Amino acid sequence: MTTKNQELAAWVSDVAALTQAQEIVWCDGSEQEYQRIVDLMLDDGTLSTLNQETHPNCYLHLSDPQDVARVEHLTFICSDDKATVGDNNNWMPVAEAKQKMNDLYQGCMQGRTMYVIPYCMGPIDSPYSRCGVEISDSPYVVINMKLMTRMGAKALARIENEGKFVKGLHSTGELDPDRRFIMHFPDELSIMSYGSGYGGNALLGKKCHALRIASWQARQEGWLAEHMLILGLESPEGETHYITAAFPSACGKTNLAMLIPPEKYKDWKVWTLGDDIAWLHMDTEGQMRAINPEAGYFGVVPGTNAKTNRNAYDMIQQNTIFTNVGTTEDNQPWWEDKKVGQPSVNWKGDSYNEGTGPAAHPNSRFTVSATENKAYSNLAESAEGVPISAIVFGGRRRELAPLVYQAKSWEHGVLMGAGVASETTAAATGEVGVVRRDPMAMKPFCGYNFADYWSHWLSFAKRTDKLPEIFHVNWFRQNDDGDFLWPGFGENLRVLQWIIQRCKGEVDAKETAIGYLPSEEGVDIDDLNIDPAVWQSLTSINDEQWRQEMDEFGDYLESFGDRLPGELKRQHAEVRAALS
Ligand code: SAT
Ligand code: MN
Repeated sequence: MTTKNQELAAWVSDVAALTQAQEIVWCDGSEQEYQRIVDLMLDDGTLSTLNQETHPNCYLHLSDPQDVARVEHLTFICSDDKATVGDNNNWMPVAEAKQKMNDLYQGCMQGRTMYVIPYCMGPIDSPYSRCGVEISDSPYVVINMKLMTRMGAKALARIENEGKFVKGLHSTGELDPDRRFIMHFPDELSIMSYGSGYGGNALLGKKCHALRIASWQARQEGWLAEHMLILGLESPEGETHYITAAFPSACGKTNLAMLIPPEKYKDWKVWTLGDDIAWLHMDTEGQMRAINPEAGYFGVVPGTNAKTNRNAYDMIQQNTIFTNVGTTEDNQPWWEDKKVGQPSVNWKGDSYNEGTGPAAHPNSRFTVSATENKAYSNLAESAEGVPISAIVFGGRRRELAPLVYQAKSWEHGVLMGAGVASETTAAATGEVGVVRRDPMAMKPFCGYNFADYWSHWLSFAKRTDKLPEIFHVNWFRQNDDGDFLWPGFGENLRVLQWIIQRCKGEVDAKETAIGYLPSEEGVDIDDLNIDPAVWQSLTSINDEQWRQEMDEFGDYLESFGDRLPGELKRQHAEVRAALS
């Protein structure tokens, strides 16, 4: 295979010359190709089979122990105007970054195969979709891209038709953390990644393309690329409302997107459209619509069990690639909180010992095609996407943020999104459990200056009067003993139901300084056995704590200087004033 697209053909041959790849393979995305590469990896030991009786077509990949998460400190946006990139990103001038990367790429694929991987982010026939080509020397990347994107011949055909694509060059290099960089060049729609084989650093369609590059393009073209799940909530009457929700990595997007209603709500249904990324466009009627650019899930494994996420648990029993989990004596995958089986080997391939840390890495992952999910929405492949009723922001906060509250307007909702802060998780290298500001859950993914990003968000108010309602949730409130105050998981449906009722104007709420909170009987919790004092603290605000929060948030906003939109300042001042 080769291509009619001159630009692509020239780029592929330039890269081959630079990297001195031994062989070039154009990926067609077929099942045969997938199996051929799996077999090749089984042969060289970079993949192993799991128990094929219990887990047909499931494989295990153990990565280098120093290469298990995104590396935000080594991730850069490279454009010549530093101010456009913003202090929310690491910045490097284009020429310097190119020089650095070209030095690393020099001869790096000697003796290796170079895979050319055309992919489409979004349904292949959607006007909202965007294509890219990743060149990689990692067969692990090829099989993951096959499950995570529309990869291969159809994507290449679309690229040849459109002529436009994102160029992503990736080499695992020596997996040396000192020779590792993830560089983005939004002006020329390209990505260069070296030295890591891990998901977000290596599967360039995901965070690099569908968020960092896409957010930049989206600003120019008038849409939004967001770190959001998309779900459909179907009532017993058969009415479905679509919700997007932005939470930081490893804060439960996959679980919420696949929620199974509790017994009392068994006639309700949650349909998954996506679990990580949403591209939001306004249609000609002024309705905001969402597509999921991805075609599979790269989900956190630990904690997934038949109770927390039955759909995910079932879907990863077959046709799944596991990365960095442990195994049982009979070679089934094992992870913390799986609730069945016992670990025998840990994620480093050593025999499991309780004293030497968890069997599965806390950021171990499953990769699986979305079609394995029983709750996969039949509108997930629709070219025009789904109409969005509500946008939800959330974080992981032990205290402060109530269970749920609603913004008073779109502009206030933008402030609410900008104010998201969350405890850090194992999805990125660094300390876990410290609160950091993570506006719209996009801190690691917004490809340009947050101040301009908030202006872009605010600009939608002038384009339509049919915008979604905006909410904030926090499933993670704890008491002093560290117990969670809210049961979470399936019970979160009760909160989603309140959100939809609010969108339809069917239920009253209490107005507070920070937004509308559920009134006494607002959320149905009758059968949940929640102590009234606990419920009170989940659905009220502590003015003193909030004054402090708003002051800190205000200082953060001020750090964006003159670029900070005046409207956001006004919104902040209004909330702060209402608290005193
Ligand atoms: O590492 S990934 O970016 O693919 C997963 C995540 O952090 O959300
Ligand atoms: Mn994510």
